[in-house]
Amino acid sequence: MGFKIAVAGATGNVGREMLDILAERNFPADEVVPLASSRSVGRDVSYGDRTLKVRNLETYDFSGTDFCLMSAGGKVSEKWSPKIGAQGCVVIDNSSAWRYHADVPLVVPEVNPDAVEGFTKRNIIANPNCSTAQLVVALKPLHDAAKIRRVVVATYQSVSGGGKDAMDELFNQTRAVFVADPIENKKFTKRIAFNVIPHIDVFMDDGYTKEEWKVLAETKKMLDPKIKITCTAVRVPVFIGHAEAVNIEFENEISADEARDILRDAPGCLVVDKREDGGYVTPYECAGEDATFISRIREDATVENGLNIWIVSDNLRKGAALNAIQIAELLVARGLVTAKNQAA
Ligand code: 2RA
Repeated sequence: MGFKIAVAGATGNVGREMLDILAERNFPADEVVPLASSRSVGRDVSYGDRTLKVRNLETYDFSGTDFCLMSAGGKVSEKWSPKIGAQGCVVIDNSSAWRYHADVPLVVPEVNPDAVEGFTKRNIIANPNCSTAQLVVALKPLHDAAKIRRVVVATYQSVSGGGKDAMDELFNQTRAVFVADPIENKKFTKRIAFNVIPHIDVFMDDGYTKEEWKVLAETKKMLDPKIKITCTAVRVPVFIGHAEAVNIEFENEISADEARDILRDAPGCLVVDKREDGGYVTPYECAGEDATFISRIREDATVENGLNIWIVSDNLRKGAALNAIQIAELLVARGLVTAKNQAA
């Protein structure tokens, strides 16, 4: 007997990706239940070659459900995740609502798989922010090899990270430029078509944005609190795929060749680094892929043990839906969650 798994926020960008990936990876589910707010109830969503009807998150009884993959936003998660967890259903939450709680594990399976063991306190496990997930997949093997001292990240984040409205805004503004219609800003504070915006999420008192703060806090929580890290997060007019230019300073010596070999063997990483025209990966090529792609690996001669790398990944997959499903797979593989209908 397999698992019963709910997907909350099933009509959103990430929720739909979760349903696709559950089917693609043959997650051992007997039943998959798409959930959303009352206004989406009755809508159809795809799960493999089947069509499922969306049900109401607010009236659903979670007591017979093993997992809830939650991608319904922070406010919904704050309210519902504890209630769902209390019904014995393990929540894997894609919002930022629980990531920074000391008693909620924040997990990327390639980086800190053992952290899942702590989930029983609340029955909630947090999925990191998309820009952090791909970053730590690449940093972890390098940290193990030469101990990272400091990281400077500039992100180039696609509009799908901002949801469907953000994707529509890029599409509509791009079209408007070509047909000479007025440009309308709804989701972004400045025009996104043919532009870049150094602002994602809200501003904080120190002048950083919340997106930048998330990269710092989450990298420290999952990888090493001693790592010094700073970030500039930028929205770019790309539909899917986040890129990051990353400068890393190490305690110990590490050459570009050594880093390339280490990353080639590292879980979740795929090195494409040919040092020739086109010998690197761009966001457009990573859409629909599971890997974290690493290119442009080179030494930074301005510091003692420094490297520069370029990281690209599909933000809806490794940055969100795929990572959540990998966490569920890890819980199953370790026997930490067993199917309720099997135990009965
Ligand atoms: C973004 N990081 O790209 C967010 C999504 N989680 O806006």
